[in-house]
Amino acid sequence: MTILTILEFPDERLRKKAQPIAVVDDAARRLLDDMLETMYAAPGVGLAAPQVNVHKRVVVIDVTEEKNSPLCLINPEIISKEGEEESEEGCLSVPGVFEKITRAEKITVRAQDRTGQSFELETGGLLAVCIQHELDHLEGKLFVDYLSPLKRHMARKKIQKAHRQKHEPRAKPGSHAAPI
Ligand code: GNR
Ligand code: NI
Repeated sequence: MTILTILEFPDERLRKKAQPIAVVDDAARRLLDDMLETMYAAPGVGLAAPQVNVHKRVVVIDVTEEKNSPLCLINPEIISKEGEEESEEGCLSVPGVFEKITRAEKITVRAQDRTGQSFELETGGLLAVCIQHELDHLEGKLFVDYLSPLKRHMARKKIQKAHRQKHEPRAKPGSHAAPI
């Protein structure tokens, strides 16, 4: 298995719409396994394929504390939504930013599993939040898109600053010297 690189906002590749998986074959299962390893290593509670620059409708999730209940969703669709609830969200592609987002409280999702078998899942709580968050990734949508323009701007600045510190760790503030 392989740990994949996670794209970060404002990378335009996160905006591409993901395409359906026609056949759930060994290549799709390898992608699921690599995504699970990447999600657990991050660590995160979910990961959508576009975050690792694969523009296919594939999602992995594990919201358990024990990290022993991987859920694989291929070609997922939300077929019903009920109620509204606000909760704090984060995203591996928007590191360091946590904001309250309103989503449906209960959902029913239809998807295919790693054998290609179709199934339905009715759920609420963090799992429902996470499924909605991951399905947005498949449409090229990020949770920061729900924020006010000011908060989105602040998120962008925070990530840009973190990037600079990562790639120019020894550059002094105000100095125009090239990074060492
Ligand atoms: O790890 C994650 N935590 C999280 C917390 C609240 C709501 C959604 C999430 S998903 C996120 C992983 C991620 O970025 N998935 O796309
Ligand atoms: Ni995310």
